Parts: sequence; structure tokens; C-alpha cells
Amino acid sequence: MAQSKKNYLITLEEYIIRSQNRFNGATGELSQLLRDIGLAAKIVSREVNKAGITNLLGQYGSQNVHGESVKKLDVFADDQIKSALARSGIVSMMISEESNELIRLESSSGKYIVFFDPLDGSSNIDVNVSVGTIFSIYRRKSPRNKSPKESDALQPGDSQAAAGYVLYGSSTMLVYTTGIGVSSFTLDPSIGEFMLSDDDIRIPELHPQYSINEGNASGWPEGVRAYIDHIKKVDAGTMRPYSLRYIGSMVSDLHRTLLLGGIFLYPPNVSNPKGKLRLMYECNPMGYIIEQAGGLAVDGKGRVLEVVPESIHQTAPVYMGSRKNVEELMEFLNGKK
Ligand code: AHM
Ligand code: MG
Repeated sequence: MAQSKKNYLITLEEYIIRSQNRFNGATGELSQLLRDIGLAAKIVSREVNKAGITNLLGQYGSQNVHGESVKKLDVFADDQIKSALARSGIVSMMISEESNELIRLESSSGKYIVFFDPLDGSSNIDVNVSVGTIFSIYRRKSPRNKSPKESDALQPGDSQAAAGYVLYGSSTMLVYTTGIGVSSFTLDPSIGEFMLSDDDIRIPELHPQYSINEGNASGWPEGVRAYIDHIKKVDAGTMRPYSLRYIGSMVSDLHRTLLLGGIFLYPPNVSNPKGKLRLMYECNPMGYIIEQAGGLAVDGKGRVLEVVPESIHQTAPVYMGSRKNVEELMEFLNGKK
């Protein structure tokens, strides 16, 4: 009897190759790049999972029992992603949250530019809370026989060729988009492979849940404050009051929002008048995924992905999640409610 399609396990590698075959003229470079990131994710995942036993293996900055120096996990993740991006000659420039300057690679003719946050939410590591890696991939615009310039990197999020994240949670998941929907993969540690979990994630249209650091309320714009007050008022007909869920790790908070729906907010506040989260390697890639899943991602004025960047590490206010939740917030921000 023929096996049903559902019974086949599909690895990340196989999925990437199958997806590439759907595009005539694809060179395979983006596929290779995604596979390289997948490999780095497995290595980082292994280290994150054993972070809790560092006392056995040695404290950060010291030498472990094997005589190797133990690095901070965010530095370790940064090193792994950098070497993954450098290995195939496909990337000409990379920008990491961990480095002030952009990094030009020897393969200056490489077609792609990659932004990444190697270990977002890393302050959560010490308390065993989920963290993540975020990446955002652009095609360079300048001719490949010339050295790429910083302006090559400063493209709006709408120009992303691909974006994704890895969540190091109770299981490790890799979620990405190349602009034709959102796919997720779960790492099976017993065989060391990311296996396809869902090839068309859709975010629910509305969900009575919000995610924000309420400790910063005193510095919020008036519209955000009015909206949060509104969703806390009791009205069974509109599923209010909403529930609050805030982990303080963007990948975790947005992964939950992607699967269950609701809204994630990081508005400007007194300490961060232009927002805290980084446009190029936090807001844009996560916004691309949320939009590709049918949700909305805005900065309070318009789509996050339309913001024209001025610098590689700039921050932006961000509101993203289920379409109806974000639309209602926008009514408050525009003073219509
Ligand atoms: P990081 O890149 O220094 O880890 O900061 C980003 C993190 C996000 O993961 C999270 O959404 C946010 O900072 C939490 O900020 P706060 O502690 O101000 O609520
Ligand atoms: Mg970060």
C-alpha cells in the first residue's frame, strides 16, 4: 500500500533543495546559505542546551575540564554564525549585533549580505529561559566585481531575500521564509536533523493576548497607553480582558504570537525614545515572518518593512502580530479610538 505523504519525514536540507527546484534559474546560493545557517544553529543549540551544566564544565572565561577556554554563549554563537556565513563564499558582508562595525568578508564578490543577532535575549540564559538567533538576508545591489559598500546593507526590510529565527526552547526550532510563506522545523537531537513541522504557518486573525514590558508604561506614547487600558477592560463580547504573556526574549514572545496569535509591542519609552529593538536584525526579519504568515508588523506609522534604514544598528518601535489586533492598536495610535 502506498504510504501517505504525511508519513514521510522531510529534513531541512531536503526541503530547501525541493523549494529551490521550484525556481527556474536559481543558482543554489541562497539554499547553500540557509543550509550553512542550519548547521550553525545545531552547534549553537548543543551549547545552549548544556549551559546549565557549565558549573561542571567550567565558568565562562575560565578553562573547562578539557583545558578549553569557556566562552560566553553569545560570543560562542556569534563565532559560529560568522564562520558558517564565511564558509561558502556566498556572503560578502555581515552585520552582527555583537560587532559595532560591519564585517567585510574575503569573498567580497559574494551575492548576499546577512544581518544577525546571534543570541537574542541572552540575559535569559542564566535562568534557563528560551533564547534565539535571528537572521535577515539581502542581495547586494552593487556590481559583484566591486567591494560592497555600507549602502548595500542599508535596504528596507521589503528587500529581504530570506529571514528567519532559531528558537532554543524545550525543543530547538528553525523558522524561516523566502517570501512564499513560513516554514518551521524541529531539531531531532537523536539524529541531529531539523525535521519539517509545518510548511505554511498562518497566524490567527485575532487572539486575546498581548506581550509588552509593562514596567515601561510611564514612557509610552499616549495611543499605546490607551490601547493597553482598553484591552484590560472587561467585555466578554470582545474577549476582554486580554491575557498578558511576556518572556522578555523576542524570539520566544514572537514564536508564541505566531502560533497562537495576539500582539507583541515594543514601543518607545523614557530610556529608549526611538524604541529598543534593532530594525535590521530584530524588527525586519521577525516582521517579514509575521507578514508572510498573514499578520501585520508596524512601527506606529507604517509597515516596519518599508522603513528606509539610515544605520546598521538603528532601533525602531515595533508592534506586530495578528492582523485584527494590530489594526485595533493602529486606531488608538491614530487617535480614532
Ligand atoms: P538583546 O538583543 O540585548 O538580547 O535585547 C533584545 C531583547 C529582546 O529579545 C526582548 O524582546 C527585549 O530585549 C526585552 O527587553 P526588556 O527587558 O526591555 O523588556
Ligand atoms: Mg537582540
